Amino acid sequence: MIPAADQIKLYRQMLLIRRMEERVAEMYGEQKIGGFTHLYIGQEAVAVGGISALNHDDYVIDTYRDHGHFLARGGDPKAFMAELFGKATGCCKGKGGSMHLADVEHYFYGGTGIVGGSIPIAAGLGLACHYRGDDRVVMAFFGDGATNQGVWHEGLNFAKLWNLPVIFICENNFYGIGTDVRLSSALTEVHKKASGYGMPGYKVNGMDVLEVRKVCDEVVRLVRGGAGPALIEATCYRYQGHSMTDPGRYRARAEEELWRKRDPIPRLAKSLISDGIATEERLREIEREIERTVEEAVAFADASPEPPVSALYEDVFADRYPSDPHA
Ligand SMILES: Cc1ncc(C[n+]2csc(CCOP(=O)(O)OP(=O)(O)O)c2C)c(N)n1
Ligand SMILES: [Mg+2]
Repeated sequence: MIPAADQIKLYRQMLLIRRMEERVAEMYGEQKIGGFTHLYIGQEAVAVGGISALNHDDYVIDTYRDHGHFLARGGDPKAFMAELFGKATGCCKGKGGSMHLADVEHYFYGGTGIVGGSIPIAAGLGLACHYRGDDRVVMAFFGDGATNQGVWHEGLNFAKLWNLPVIFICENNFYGIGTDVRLSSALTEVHKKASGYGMPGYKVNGMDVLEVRKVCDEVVRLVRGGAGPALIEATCYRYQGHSMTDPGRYRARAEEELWRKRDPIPRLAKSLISDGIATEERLREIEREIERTVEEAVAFADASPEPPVSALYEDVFADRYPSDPHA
């Protein structure tokens, strides 16, 4: 049984991500946010359940659909919104944008625009843990589309060969942009791909945060204990188009409606109430707190300055970065 206080935290985090992204969509419409922006709405239970199973100094790495993971890792909502606005106060000084959120203080090694590009980096972070002999683990999130990329296979092979502490989490939302997974992947049950690399493969309901958390608790324990890497497939659904410019006409309305009934947030709200963990009033209070956080983040981003032109020349080369706090 997941402790009551943890369950409330899971609820709060999923709702924060949902409400924050709803505002992101509005701000995109008002052209306060530009460039590629991919919403995570519908998939919140995967990031929140998975990341909540980690210690504060475990590594997390991600794709371009990275808003939820950044916030679930404890990233500052103000720095999040400011980054999307391209402001100097953003988590990457306004130079990363939606697809490249990073927060090294929280061991969040960021999003990347290259499908599958984070997989070898995840193996590399695992190799660093191995060399240092510490007991940290790495959690890498990616989509179903990434599992057909060459680097994905190379990364998993390398991770198992060296028995590295990496948990690979596939968010199988059944689409890569407009392509159904059945048209792109020879094997659609992604967790079975683990057997090609001699590692265990798990399948979880990615619309149920408590199930994701429960499985991740167990997998993290095994991987931290030296069992080597593992692959988790979390089946889920994105409620919006692939990115802000995608109307998503390739999906059947009946399919969308079916998955909307599985929304992870009302699902948890219902069990919190029926299990006597929270009252409806308490949940409304959380909702109001989150609305305030979202409004403060938008106001902060709006009032923040643009990066100066001179900042173009900063942070270009690695030796301009402060020394690695985790080395
Ligand atoms: C190497 C590479 N090839 C193609 C693209 C274009 N692209 C961007 S997102 C995407 C689909 C990826 O789908 P999936 O991995 O299932 O993630 P999802 O968007 O569903 O979260 C593609 C093909 C890219 N960014 N990088
Ligand atoms: Mg996908």
